[in-house]
This record gives sequence, structure tokens and C-alpha cells, in this order.
Amino acid sequence: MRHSNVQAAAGRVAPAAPTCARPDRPRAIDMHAQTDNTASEIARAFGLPGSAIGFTPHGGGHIHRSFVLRMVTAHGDRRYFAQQINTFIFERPAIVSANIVAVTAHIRRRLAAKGAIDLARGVLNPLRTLNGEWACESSDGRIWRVFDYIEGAATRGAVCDARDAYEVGAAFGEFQALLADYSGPPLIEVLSGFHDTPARLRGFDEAVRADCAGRAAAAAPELRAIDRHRRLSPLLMELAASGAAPIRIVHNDAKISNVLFDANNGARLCVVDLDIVMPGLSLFDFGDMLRSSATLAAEDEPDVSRVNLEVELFEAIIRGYLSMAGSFLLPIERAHLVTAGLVITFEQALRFLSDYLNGDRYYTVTRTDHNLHRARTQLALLEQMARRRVELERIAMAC
Ligand code: GN1
Ligand code: MG
Repeated sequence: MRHSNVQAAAGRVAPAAPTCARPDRPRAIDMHAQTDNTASEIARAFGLPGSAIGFTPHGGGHIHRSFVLRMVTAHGDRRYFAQQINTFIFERPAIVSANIVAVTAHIRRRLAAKGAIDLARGVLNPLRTLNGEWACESSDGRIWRVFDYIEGAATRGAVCDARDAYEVGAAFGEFQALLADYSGPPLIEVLSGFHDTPARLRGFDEAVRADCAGRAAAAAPELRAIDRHRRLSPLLMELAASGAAPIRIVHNDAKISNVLFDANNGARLCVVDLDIVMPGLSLFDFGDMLRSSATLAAEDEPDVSRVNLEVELFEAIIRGYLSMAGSFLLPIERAHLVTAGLVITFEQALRFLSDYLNGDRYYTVTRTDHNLHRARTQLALLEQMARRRVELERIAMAC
């Protein structure tokens, strides 16, 4: 099926770069404020059985704050996954929930039809409040959503070997395949122009011009690196705008930390973090996988000399992806796999560097120059992809 709203959005702008006047994102959470009281309020709102006995921070996403909420009940302990939604970025949480509910319902039906036995661990299960909403507001004004906790699952922060890289490719290929016949309510473009790279580039240029945080001079080598790759910016949006590549439902944050694995046998369970599942190009996810999983280095590795493009991982991602998506991908999509890696890596470099220049208002930072280090890893990877492009294209063609 086709989703015309992204086609129409092809020329729209990504979220505007913060201007110097924009107030800082209320980033730091006082952990002492996350009292038992908050946990109990959430439990009450969602009608969770038993009493709340634990509320522990979980995971390291850049955007939301996540907690494991433990309830003690007459039948033993039960755990839930509670997330405080970042309303600075997701200004309309109800829309995000509507998409997640629609997508998970479709996936659940598809898995059931295929005879999947472990449905509870095959797809996220968002919970409703007693009022029938998908989120609640705690007395301190924060917005919370809750999922059943998927027990016996493990996450991996980064790929360790080709096996991991294959699993990432297969996970997001399967996710796209499960949604290929999506027929629920039209998904809303939660963050408009999310992968509109030319708009991201304009936002970046604006951030350089404004230089709110007085950091442009410190990033001079990175600004020059961006300049060398400017011509990448329209390549994917042109495919979307012309209709040459189909608009599908895609995940938009395709990295290994968003895949759950069975903690005992390592088998792939499901894909999580469905906030920005939206209509888009399959290539957005594929490019993001190359960006995030074709290297062993962490996204925020401070020593850029450790950021190497690993051809073995690159090939494993493609093979894993094609094992699930090969049946529906069109030749035009297959022909742009490497291009997608370059464009999305460039785009992520723009986003990290823009945030650095804007004074760290979007991504959570935990150390000085954190966003600058992140931008450097992306640029290092990009340089290597660009330099080895012919070889990568040859490998991709042979997969
Ligand atoms: C953000 O919070 P997290 O890690 O799920 C971001 C992605 C970036 C990613 C980089 C809504 O996701 O777009 O690719 O960081 N999500 C949003 O790791 O901006
Ligand atoms: Mg995410």
C-alpha cells in the first residue's frame, strides 16, 4: 500500500532548529522526585493489580526516561515498562500512542495468523488507563505510558560480530515485512520531515549561522567534513518525492538497541521503540542499520580512530535484511542500499552536530562535547563509506 502523506511531505521541513531564544529542554530529571508516589500514581491510573514496590531506571535512550515498575500481587511479582514521554520532542503524545497501538495490533494479528507461539514476547503490548487513554499524567505534570514488561529478554547496546549484524538486518526486514499489508487507520507523521535530509541540512546551516552556544569554531573540522558531503542530501528525498521508491511503513530508528533477544538462547524476539514508526522509505531503515551496525564502535566513541567500517558487518546486515525483505523490495530500493547508508549517516552527523551547535537541547548528553563526539563517529564512518563506495556497491549487488 502507499501512503501519500509522506509523499506530500517530501518538501516539508524537519523540526526547526532551535533558535537561540528557545527555552532549554527540561532535561535533567531529579531522581529523588521519582518517588514511590509516582509509581503508585501510574499503577493506579493504569489499574495495575497489587502495590508498587519498585521503580527502577531502565535503558539508555536519548529521548525518553524509562523505568521498570514492579508490582507485588497475591500471585507474585509482576513487572511493567513505564516510560516518561519526552513532550519537548513529542508534543502530541496521543498521536504517538495511536500509531503504536495500530501498528502493534496489526503485528499481533499477523503473528497469530502465522501461528507464532510466543505472542507476548513477539510484539509490544501497550496498556490503557482505567479511563481508556494510552497515557496518564502524574501529579508533577509528567506524561507516562506503560507496556507489559517482556520477561526473559536482553538488549545489546552495539553489534559484536557478524551474527549480531545479520540479526539487526533480519529484525527490521521482518518488521517491514509484517507491516507490508498494514490496513489499519492511516499512520500519522509524528515528527514531520524526520528524514528530510535537505531540511536537516538547512537546519544545520541555520545552527552554524546562529552559533547560539559559541561552539562553531571548536567544530571547524566537522563543519568542513559536512561541506564535503552536501551533495548527498537530496538523494533519498528525491526517490520519495518522485514516487520512484514506494512509501512503506518503516521503523525510523533501526539499531540493535531497539531489538529484543531471548536472554537464554539469544533468539530474536521483537523490535521495540515504536515512537516514530511512520510512512517512509524502506531505505530510511536500511541506511540507519548501516550507520549504526556496520561498525563495532559505539555511536559516541570519543576516540575516533576506533571507528572503522567493517565490511563483514556491512555484508551481514544486507544478508539479514534481504532474508526478510528480499521478497518485497523493488529493484530501485535494492539499487540504493549503499546510497541510503551514506545519506542517513550524513543526516545523523548533521543532527548531532546541529544539536552540539545549538547547545545540546535535543539529545541527552552525559559528558562535555558528547554531541560533538557523536557527530565525529558519524563523519568518520561516512568518510569510509564514501571512500569504499565502489567496493560496497559490488558486495551489495552480489548479496
Ligand atoms: C534517537 O532515543 P533513541 O536512542 O531511541 C533518535 C533517532 C536517532 C538515534 C541515534 C526521536 O533515538 O532518530 O537516530 O537517537 N530518535 C528521535 O542513536 O529523534
Ligand atoms: Mg528511538
